Amino acid sequence: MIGKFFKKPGPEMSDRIPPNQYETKGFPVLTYGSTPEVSIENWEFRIWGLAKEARFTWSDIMAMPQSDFTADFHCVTRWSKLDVQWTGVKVTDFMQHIEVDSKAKYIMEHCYGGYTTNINMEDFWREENFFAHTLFGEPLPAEHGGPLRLIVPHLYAWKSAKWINGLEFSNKEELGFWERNGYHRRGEPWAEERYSAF
Ligand SMILES: Nc1nc2c(c(=O)[nH]1)N[C@H]1C(S)=C(S)[C@@H](COP(=O)(O)O)O[C@H]1N2
Ligand SMILES: [Mo]
Repeated sequence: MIGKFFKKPGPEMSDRIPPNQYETKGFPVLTYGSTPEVSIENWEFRIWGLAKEARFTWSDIMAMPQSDFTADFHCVTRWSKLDVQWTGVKVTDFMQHIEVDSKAKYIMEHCYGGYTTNINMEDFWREENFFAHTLFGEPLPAEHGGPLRLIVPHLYAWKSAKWINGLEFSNKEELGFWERNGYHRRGEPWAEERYSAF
């Protein structure tokens, strides 16, 4: 069954596919629950917790520097998609627009629809992370997280929150939706941080 859609990595790809993952050429949709309907007119992105409270509209985000990205995407259910092409705003560029308290060490990602996932500051505030609104040159489809999602290429894809609408900064590590349900608090695919040991 695996043969048709999922390939075991050949030698040239084995340095790109983390252990016990399989390459897929498609782009599966992985959502807990239904796809929320989010219009750009009413869209809002909020910052709160250990940071100066702020709200961003869609045009605020579009006025920030826009960049293209190519990134691999690894779902903990064992599929990996290589070289996904996105356009959006680098996390490092976005962070120029907010003021974070130096005591903040952890972030909860919040989404339309109620999904949450936690990430620590070093894993979030990285050169290669970005907010994406465009996938392979087209507006990001709703089922893949449009209008805007986060992409964190170096962690399993459940950290790449779809329909993201807020960041809550904290000095305590809280757990997000999947993390409360047994997924690893960090989720690094090369170390196979799939499930929590406690
Ligand atoms: N808001 C939200 N974001 C989410 C999810 C979700 O259910 N809701 N699923 C996560 C999981 S488990 C994965 S693998 C990726 C899947 O992204 P895709 O549906 O674009 O492939 O989104 C992540 N982000
Ligand atoms: Mo996933």
